[in-house]
Amino acid sequence: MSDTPTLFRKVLIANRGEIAVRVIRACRELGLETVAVFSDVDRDAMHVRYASEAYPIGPPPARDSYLSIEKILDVAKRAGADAIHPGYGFLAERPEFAQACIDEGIAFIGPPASAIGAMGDKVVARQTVEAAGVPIVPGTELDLPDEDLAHAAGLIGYPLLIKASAGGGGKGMRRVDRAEDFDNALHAARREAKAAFGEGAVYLEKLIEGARHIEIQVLADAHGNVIYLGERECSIQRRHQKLLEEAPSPFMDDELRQRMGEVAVAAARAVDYVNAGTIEFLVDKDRNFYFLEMNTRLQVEHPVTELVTNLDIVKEQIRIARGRKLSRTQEEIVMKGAAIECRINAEDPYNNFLPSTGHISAMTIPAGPGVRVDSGVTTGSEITPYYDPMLAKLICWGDTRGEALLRMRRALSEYRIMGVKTNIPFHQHLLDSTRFIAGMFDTTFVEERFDMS
Ligand code: MV4
Repeated sequence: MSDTPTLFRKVLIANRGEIAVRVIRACRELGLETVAVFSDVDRDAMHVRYASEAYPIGPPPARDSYLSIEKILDVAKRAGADAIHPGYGFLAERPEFAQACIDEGIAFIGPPASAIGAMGDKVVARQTVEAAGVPIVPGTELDLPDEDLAHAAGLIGYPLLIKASAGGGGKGMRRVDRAEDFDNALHAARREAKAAFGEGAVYLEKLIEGARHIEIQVLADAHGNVIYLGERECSIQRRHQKLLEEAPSPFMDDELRQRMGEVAVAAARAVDYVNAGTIEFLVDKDRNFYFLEMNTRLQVEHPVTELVTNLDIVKEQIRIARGRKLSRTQEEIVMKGAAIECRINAEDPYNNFLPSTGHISAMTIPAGPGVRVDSGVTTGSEITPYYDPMLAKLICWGDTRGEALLRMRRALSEYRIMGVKTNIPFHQHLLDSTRFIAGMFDTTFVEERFDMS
């Protein structure tokens, strides 16, 4: 890695919605010019208005616009962008995109393509981090033939999970409870993996039941410094879609945080990671923790970490991409208070979370002490079925978790969105639930113990 700082003046944001706005804000504070790209339905979108300049990249389906490497690089060259920030989703974890940027002489504000690739293959990721001393769930290490997998299943024991090597985020996962079901489940899992990812490679893991999903934010610079920024509790989810995240986790203590943090740093070092990344863990009732996967991108829920560490993760990403050192050492990371994020989605919580589309005819956004709103929409915005239903993130900070919860209840009651249905009533019910308030929940809570009615 070169020690000469990479100077940039203009950043293209290869994304839309709230995260494009979030990245543009960081760029503007740093005095950088910004380039937005937009599909035909996003002509009047908030990210287009906030950027210094904006270019059309095609029709609404993402594969013809936000997922087109060719169109985005063409805009970057025409606009004279020196760097590209991919946000999350879309092209953020495509190693060929990161590499194509570099090949064009454009800085990629994210990890090296090699690190994205190593963590993208979940079997390679397991092997690589295990060699670095990271605890993984007992399971298989290689892409094994069917007979060997059946044998391994017997050794691992039931219940177990069959997971797609190219999967992640719960896609292509299948639970098997009995040996007599294994062969059928394996064939179905391979078929699904082939259809979804173009390859049928799978691996096995023992099923860890009733675990929490806790992730560690890491930052790594090109000079070999790697630090952790504490954890985020992400167990409040439904069908692998996170709905609410918080920092710190109500389950965590300083000793476990330090152990998990050091393990997360070891996982990042194992793939020569540079930039911001997140290590996902399952943590069982006995506080055993296991590596699940690494997300090689900025995450939706990064603001809760920003509020408790008082660090701007996006600015840090840009600083790292410019070749500078991290702005803080591990000892200088001090966590203060508690932060909670509610994802505000255009979906109907009373009708199976069915996505809701329409025109936002009026809107009141909460504000006041301890309240941050990262929104991708304003009054007049059109909510189409083409993209993710997340409209905004409401993030509240307090001196304690209790104060953050009080502020969140207050802020949710101020939020008015007219024209589309939202999941605000879900969050209001959740924040009144005794178990949630007590911090007594795991990843099964929303689906198995929580009823909206
Ligand atoms: C697991 C698991 C239990 N045991 N692996 C789902 C998303 C993907 N990142 C991995 N996932 C899981 N892997 C073993 N060996 C349970 C889950 C899981 C889960 C994980 C994180 C957050 C929410 C979840 C909901 C259901 C299942």
